[in-house]
Amino acid sequence: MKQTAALLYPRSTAARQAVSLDGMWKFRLDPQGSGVAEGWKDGIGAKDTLPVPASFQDFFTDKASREYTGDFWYETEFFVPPEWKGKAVYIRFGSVTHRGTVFVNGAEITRHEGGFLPFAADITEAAHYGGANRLVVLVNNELSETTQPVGRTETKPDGTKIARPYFDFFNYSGIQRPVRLLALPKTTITDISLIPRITGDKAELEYAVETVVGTTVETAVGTVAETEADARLTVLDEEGRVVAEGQGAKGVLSIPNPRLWNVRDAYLYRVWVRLYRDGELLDEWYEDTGLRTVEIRGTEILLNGKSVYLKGFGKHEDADVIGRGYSPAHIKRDFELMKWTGANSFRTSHYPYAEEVYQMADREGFLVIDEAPAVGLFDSTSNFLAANRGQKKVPFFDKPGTAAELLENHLQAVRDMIRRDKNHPSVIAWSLFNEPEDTSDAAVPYFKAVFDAALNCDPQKRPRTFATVLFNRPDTSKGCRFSDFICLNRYYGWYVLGGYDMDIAEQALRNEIEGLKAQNLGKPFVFTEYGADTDGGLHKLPSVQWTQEYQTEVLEMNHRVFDRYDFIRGEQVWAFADFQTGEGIYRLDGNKKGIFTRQRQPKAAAFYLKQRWENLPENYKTPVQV
Ligand code: CKU
Repeated sequence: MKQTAALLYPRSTAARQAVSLDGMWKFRLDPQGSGVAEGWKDGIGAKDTLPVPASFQDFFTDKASREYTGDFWYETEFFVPPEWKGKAVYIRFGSVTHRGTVFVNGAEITRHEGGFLPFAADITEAAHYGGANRLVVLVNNELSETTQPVGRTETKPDGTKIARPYFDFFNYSGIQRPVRLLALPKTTITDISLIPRITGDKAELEYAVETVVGTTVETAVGTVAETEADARLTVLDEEGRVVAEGQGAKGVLSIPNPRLWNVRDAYLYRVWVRLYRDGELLDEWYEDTGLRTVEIRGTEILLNGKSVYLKGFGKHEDADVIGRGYSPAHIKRDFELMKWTGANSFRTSHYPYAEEVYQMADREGFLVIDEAPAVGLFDSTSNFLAANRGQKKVPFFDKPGTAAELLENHLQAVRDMIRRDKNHPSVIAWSLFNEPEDTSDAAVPYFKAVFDAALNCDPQKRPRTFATVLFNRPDTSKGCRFSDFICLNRYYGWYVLGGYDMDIAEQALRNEIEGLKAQNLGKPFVFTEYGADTDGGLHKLPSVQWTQEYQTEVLEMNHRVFDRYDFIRGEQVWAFADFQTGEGIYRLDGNKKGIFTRQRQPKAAAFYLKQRWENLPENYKTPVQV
């Protein structure tokens, strides 16, 4: 597919131009849904402007705008240089949440479903070269049971739509990640896959480059496609020295004296891919990658053949004012804080994050569990609370009419996520769901399809997993059999047996883990969520729930239990920072389980975690005691 050339991370090189379109764009809500009929594609008729990228919700001072659900429109103007004529010209969106339709100069160019992955609009034909162009984007943020994340959209008696998420984070939306105008060559690199292999002190990088030939030539027999271009690869080390070179679309490069990419000790190689025909450079692009392997063996997670214990967080892309919008400042601050705690990993709960997050994880040596936006595959918004209390379980995957379409969207998200993130050394696993209701038989073919797709798409064949909801155990879950390692979201001491019942909670957690041990699944387990809501200003001695003292006690209790079992190979606290949710009696202006406040300042538990994690070696629990 030609379009995928524009999905590669946008950078300017000798053969490609990437120009940012970020800035203040015109913006207009469309509560009557009249924009299409009124031809807003030719101009949205708005004076109001707001920043792109950002979520739109938290700029406004009225509730109707913040809670707005439905269609809304953006507009901007851009200039295409005359010398781009003859190139392939695209607009690349880092994400448009949850779906968007792109119009350029009044013509519809493309539509895209799914709010957390990039897509590109090919405007080669529609663009005015050497002149101004109007870009209009129709965005929609409604939730349904066929799209991801899952929820529903209700209509109030006065006709206003409201989003009812089946998930615990605010339904932020809009053009949330950077937008770039791209000029690419017509014969172009469309993809590259890298597979590092390490044996002893030798390292190899297997590669496959995909290209399209975009030009035609006149010959005696008519118009034919140009001959294939020739791919050449050059690998540079961090000092910029050439360490390997290759030729041809596929091959294996051997890297002399390799420096491996290790946990919290990263080393990156730059892989340049160049396309030539008759000595002429047609396209060039690079990917920074690392030499490392990931593997599950028995109950261990191995990085470069060595056992690693995950310490870290479940996170969100979430901040004051900008919502879920791309914020390089927050990305930087979050990494500095994670490093300060001694963490080595995080999960991109509950959707793929901005590309720059993975780049920083690559640079900093963090291990990432990369999660698909498949959250809320439950029947109602408070269902996870009900399920937590062991009350009801509503089958989800056998819903007539929705399951097939949901699966299609899910598979697309998984494929796009893996295509985008497959070469990052930091990505050590794919999380393909968060807390699905997977106790009915209908879950089996659905899970199989999703897990198979992940395996097929990933050249590195990374481990696959998903986060299981409390009370859903390997013996009741139909999905766990597919996981290479098992992720547990557990709230002993919070949703289950909190406060003065903490001692009973501890026993209950031990009982659950003893049960897992008895099943002897021979797989590693990672706690991907545990924690307690905590007000950043509240202290009390002795503790009560919601105080900072209590949060630390919950973590200590969990860790006492985790430390007893070697097959527990990781702990990722919920959550890194407080984050916005919908309003309701379960949430105090958002979820307060952050170890840091939403402003990224530490709660008391942060100092406790720092103390623990800085003293846990990366290979904690190795060798495994049997
Ligand atoms: C978290 C049963 C746990 C579900 N888990 C999902 C996550 O998105 C929520 O924020 C629970 C919580 O704090 O309740």
